Amino acid sequence: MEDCLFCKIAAGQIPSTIVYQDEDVVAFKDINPQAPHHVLLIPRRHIASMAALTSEDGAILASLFTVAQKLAHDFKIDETGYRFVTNVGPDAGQSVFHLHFHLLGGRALGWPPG
Ligand code: IU
Repeated sequence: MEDCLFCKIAAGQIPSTIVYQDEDVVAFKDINPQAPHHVLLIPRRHIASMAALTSEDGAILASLFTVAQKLAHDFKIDETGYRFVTNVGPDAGQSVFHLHFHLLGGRALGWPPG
């Protein structure tokens, strides 16, 4: 999508610290980290949010979760715990309208979230 920041990051048109990429998924460090490990995982294909997913999107969701599991292992946060979340819409604070999951770990995370 032309004016989507995360599409541009996925295409390498805007710099980011990429920690993983394949033909379907890109993972990069959040510019405003909320935990010692804070990475965003996105599909290369533009999907506005979880609310726009359809039953056709099962494979990309499986890939996103599998990559998150691998990164959690690489960061060694699978030993202590981590969070994998997506914000949907204004009440959840979604600020970028390209589906992204936050992988957060490296500290104790409070619940309920703010
Ligand atoms: P949210 O769930 O839509 O609120 O998360 C958007 C995230 O994207 C947020 O944590 C920002 O810090 C992050 N981000 C980024 O990593 N790089 C950017 O250029 C921009 C936002 I704009």
